[in-house]
Amino acid sequence: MSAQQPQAIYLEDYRPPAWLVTHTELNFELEEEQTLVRARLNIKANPEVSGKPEPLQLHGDEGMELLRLSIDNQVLEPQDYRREAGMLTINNVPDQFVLECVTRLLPHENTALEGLYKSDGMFCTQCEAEGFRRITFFPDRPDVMSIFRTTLTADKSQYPVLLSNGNPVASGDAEEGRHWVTWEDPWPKPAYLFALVAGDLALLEDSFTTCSGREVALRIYAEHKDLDKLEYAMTSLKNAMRWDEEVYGREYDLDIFMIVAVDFFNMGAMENKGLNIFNTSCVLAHPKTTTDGGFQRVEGVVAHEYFHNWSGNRVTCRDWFQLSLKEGFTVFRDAEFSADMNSRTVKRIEDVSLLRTAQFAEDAGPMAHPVRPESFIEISNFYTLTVYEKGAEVVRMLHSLLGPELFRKGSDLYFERHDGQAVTTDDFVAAMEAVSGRDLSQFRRWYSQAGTPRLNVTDRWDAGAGEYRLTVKQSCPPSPGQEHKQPYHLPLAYGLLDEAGRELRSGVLEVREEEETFVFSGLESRPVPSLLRAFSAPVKLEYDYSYEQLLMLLRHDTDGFNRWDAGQRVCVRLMQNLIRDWQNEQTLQLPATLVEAWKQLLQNETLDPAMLAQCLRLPSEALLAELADEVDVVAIHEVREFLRTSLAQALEQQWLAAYQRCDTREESYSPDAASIGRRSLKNLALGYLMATGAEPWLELARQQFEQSDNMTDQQAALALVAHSRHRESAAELLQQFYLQWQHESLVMNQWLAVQASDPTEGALERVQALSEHPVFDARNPNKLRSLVGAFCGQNPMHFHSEDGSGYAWLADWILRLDKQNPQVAARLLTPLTRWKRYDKVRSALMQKHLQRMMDTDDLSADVYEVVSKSLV
Ligand code: 0A1
Ligand code: ZN
Repeated sequence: MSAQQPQAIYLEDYRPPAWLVTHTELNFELEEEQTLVRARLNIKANPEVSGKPEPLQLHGDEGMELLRLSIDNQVLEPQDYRREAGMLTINNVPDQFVLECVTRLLPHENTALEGLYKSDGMFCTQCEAEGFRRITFFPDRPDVMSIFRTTLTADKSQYPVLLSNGNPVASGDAEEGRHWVTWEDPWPKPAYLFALVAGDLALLEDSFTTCSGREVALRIYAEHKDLDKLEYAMTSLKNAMRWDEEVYGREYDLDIFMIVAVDFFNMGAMENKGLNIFNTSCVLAHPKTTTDGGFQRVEGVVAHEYFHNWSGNRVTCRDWFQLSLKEGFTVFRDAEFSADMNSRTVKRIEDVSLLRTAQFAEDAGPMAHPVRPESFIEISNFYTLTVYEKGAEVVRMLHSLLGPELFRKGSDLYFERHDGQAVTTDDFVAAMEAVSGRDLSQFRRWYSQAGTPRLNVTDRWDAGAGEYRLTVKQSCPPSPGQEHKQPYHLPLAYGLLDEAGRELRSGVLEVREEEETFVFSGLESRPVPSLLRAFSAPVKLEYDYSYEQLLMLLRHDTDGFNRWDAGQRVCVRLMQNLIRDWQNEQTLQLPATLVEAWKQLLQNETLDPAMLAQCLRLPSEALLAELADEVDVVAIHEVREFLRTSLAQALEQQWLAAYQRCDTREESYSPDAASIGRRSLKNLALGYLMATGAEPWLELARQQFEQSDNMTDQQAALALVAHSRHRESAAELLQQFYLQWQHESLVMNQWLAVQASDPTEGALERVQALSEHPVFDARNPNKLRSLVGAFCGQNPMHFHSEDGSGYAWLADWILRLDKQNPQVAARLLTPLTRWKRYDKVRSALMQKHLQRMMDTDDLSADVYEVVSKSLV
């Protein structure tokens, strides 16, 4: 690291802006070699800030070339201002003035994909969180909100489509075959919501009539080759717009809503006002090229970005420490939308699985932070599962504590009070307090304390009195900078069942104390508790269930989520026992209880296939790793494989019956929940059939690969064969798939990911070779995630190879990418940061590579923050 180390900034240092920008006029001359940006800012002193006038300070990236600067038409000379550490400072400015400035940008050289850049020949922008300062000088902080008017000028034949936020107000032709369009956004917004796009784009158009009868034009743009993949996003958008009116009373507020698909994008998508920009992976969908998971992602992300129009844009964040104000709330909103559109229980299972594996791991690692962080070096590193997913759980708990009606009142009040403002998570909670008359001060600890709380539950049955007591103890492990935690206020949803599975009671307990006891009287026999129904709080629940109790819950619980969870608890416990056996070099035995329970599930034809598929999926290696005291990569993998193979053989007939029952060959593809459920059970069954190792099932998989008319079934078959011991068939199918889909970039991402996550021998050599393959492009974040991300995140046996080769490979990538795209580099680094969780040999190797990075000169702030915090 060089002498100048990046510095942290702190929430407690927040000060309101000294200067406001009421109006912003931007003029972009887009050319092949350069882009000139003329900015005209109407600036005035913030009337809310008293004291002596402060110098004007504008953010501006060091790489940006400043060509001209003037105040009220007076050109400033270099001695009139100072540029240092990403800031432009001008002393002695009047109370109100117009600042004009011209900057020169080189979008075609912008590989960081922040600010203005080119993706496959089109110009686009990404300004959240701090990309606008790469476009022009500006107070680039979310509490400075301005009205934007933007003119784009570009070559007419190459860039026929010119877009920005708001509504188009004027357009015309210019000299030398160029043309221009002016856009005006009437809603004041922070700079992070600014966007522009220029390109030769295909368009799918539709319209939506809002609840008050206004007509909104809906436009989804993509490259011409992808025009046939936009319909599903359009349907999802219209569903989301209707849902937000019906469930939250939120109406859209411009005449046009646009989405543009771009192939080069650091994240999933971006909610720029009226002009959302999407990673192609989150908007393009077609049965032939997109899996069911892909369709659901499109529906969820389209809704997420649309919902931001209120939760994020109309009401935005005061500062970036408040990121979860918009993200936690919006993820909660999109999850509820998806639950309403599909199966609520399956959606909940998927979300909780992600939380338990990845967010809990983050909470237990060196980058752990509260939902509202107290400090950061680089905000890009805080677009995390904690801010998004745990943040959504916090909002969900408010919803449970208040109930749906009061929650809706609270949300109405929040939007009404703060429309057009930049506010804090405290303001959000305060609105909920105001409508409910409740004191949520203890609840606010969910925003300020990091780490996953544990709930330890014990019970006592007093037969004589007919009284049942549940004692709940809570604790939370230390996290960086937070040694001791205060107790949380949380909703504990529960049910009490009798031995036969009949529900006796249900409700929500409010837990507040470190230890407290809840008494239920008037019961005839000792009940079995169903605890934390629907995962009512993001905690680790410990209760000493017997296998019989869990199997009873798996069969009878009225809460679908807890039925699934009971089954998972059985599996986790059995697998943990097997891991111990494996470590003690004992022969592994297939537990008869499990075979019996699964057989019953498989034979019960009344069960919903989607739920059945969830119940019959073994806990992932990642979950077992998260739960372990010390991660034994090999034991976890071997035990899971042993169990998969044994269950495959023991229940072969049942798997075949399930496969046949769900055979969807006769149906045409539809991404509705029921069809998705059938396909997921069918492909799970195919996986178990393949795991028997018997030849006929390889044939069945090959047939499915060749005959299916949709990517879900084709890709499932491909992955099964590609990861099997049938290496010749694996190579054949991969080649066939490549020849069939080589021109579909998103399908090639799947092709890369399938190979990167192949656990069979030689994985590292294969990914190394693939990194030289023509479909791979190291500048494209999707390709990096599919190859480097999938190998390091989904191929634990090889990434954690004891010779350290996987670690070395990742570290080399990080150092290379850090120069090119620091945001992506820092994200890919995550698996290495977990070094403390592994055995001595592995953790020493991981640490060595982290140290190697730390010793590198000129690391980006992004990578520096993650590496330095991991090494502590
Ligand atoms: N606000 C977006 C996420 C996002 C954040 C940063 C980005 O670029 C670095 C892009 C997108 C969302 O929640 O969808
Ligand atoms: Zn978001």
